Amino acid sequence: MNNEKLFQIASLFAFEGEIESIEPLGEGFINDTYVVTTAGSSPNYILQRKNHNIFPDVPAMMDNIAAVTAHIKRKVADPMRQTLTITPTRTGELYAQVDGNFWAACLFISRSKSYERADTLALAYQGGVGIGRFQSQLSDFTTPLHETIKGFHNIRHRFEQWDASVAADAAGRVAELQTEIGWIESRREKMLAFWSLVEDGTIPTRVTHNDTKLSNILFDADTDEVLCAIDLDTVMSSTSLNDFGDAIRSYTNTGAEDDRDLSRVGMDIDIFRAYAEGYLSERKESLTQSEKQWLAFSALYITYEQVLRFLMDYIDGDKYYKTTSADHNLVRTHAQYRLLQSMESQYDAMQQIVSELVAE
Ligand code: ADP
Ligand code: GN1
Ligand code: MG
Repeated sequence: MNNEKLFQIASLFAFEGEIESIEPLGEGFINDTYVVTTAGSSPNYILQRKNHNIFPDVPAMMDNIAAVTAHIKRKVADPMRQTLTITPTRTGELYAQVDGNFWAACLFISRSKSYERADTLALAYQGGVGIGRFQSQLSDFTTPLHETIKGFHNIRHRFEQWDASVAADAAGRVAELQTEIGWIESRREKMLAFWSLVEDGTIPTRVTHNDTKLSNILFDADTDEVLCAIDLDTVMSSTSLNDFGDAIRSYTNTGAEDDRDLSRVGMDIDIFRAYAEGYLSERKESLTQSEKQWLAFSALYITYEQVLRFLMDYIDGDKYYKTTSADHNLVRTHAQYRLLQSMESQYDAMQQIVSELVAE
């Protein structure tokens, strides 16, 4: 995107001050994110092109974000730093439509930072606090939210997509992927059995974040304490377990999500403990017995789902995730599968840790 165009788009938003620069930010796979720097003491902003191929109803998504952030603002001591603040367009809309693309903006939270890797136990603990607090802040949010991506963490729905992808074999890759497809099929029934507990109400549905990787939490740059959860595009009804599981998938990996060196990939059980401790310090009193019982399993569930999603995108010919090499989604599939195996081999220890923490 050229700079002149970006300045034109930015001029549609109710930004204070004169814009000095617009620079790309972050490593997200879905949206295009820019930081808008303004002159003098005016605030800086985040400007984001929302991916409407992935989020088919961007206006509905922005309605969700506006409702959820307004709710959180009423509860926190510092409403400008402890949740996102949407900056509307000059005509008062939550988004601008330019050349068929949707753009939205929010305040850049000053003196904040995010991390791509959880290198310390303290950071993992704080991340757990962040998501736990986010869920608590929304526990009395009763307005129905739009389902911005259908069946996002619903494995029954994912299997419908999966079966269709494998049958269509759009990129002609299925024949060479029999081993990887076997990884998915061998666990299909187990994952569906878990999801049926959500469907029959044994595991409750709540307002959740649904994309809880570490880079979607902002920390205070001075104290390293958690400020808020960001990247709220996927806020909708789901299970608290999905948020926990996705965070464990992201935080505990000793390698990269797309590591080609599988010997680096595995689950760090100490990071697991630290995140679980932070999360449960906020949520222990509110979770049901069934949620506590399935908390550790949720990490396997979401990591499995991620193996399926990366592999399915590879089978489809790389239509969903941004990729930087022809085999990127396959590399991600292998690395996430290694992480899943590591979790499976440490499952008893994970269960033990959760039992200890909920008993304290
Ligand atoms: P993506 O969908 O591309 O992951 P995010 O909304 O997560 O986009 O933003 C990418 C990065 O930009 C974040 O990890 C964080 O470092 C930074 N960021 C996003 N929003 C803000 C904000 N309001 N204030 C400060 N930094 C932000
Ligand atoms: C995407 O947008 P980002 O990069 O935070 C994806 C998540 C995946 C993640 C894998 C809307 O998250 O579900 O777990 O990549 N978001 C969407 O890194 O699909
Ligand atoms: Mg993000």
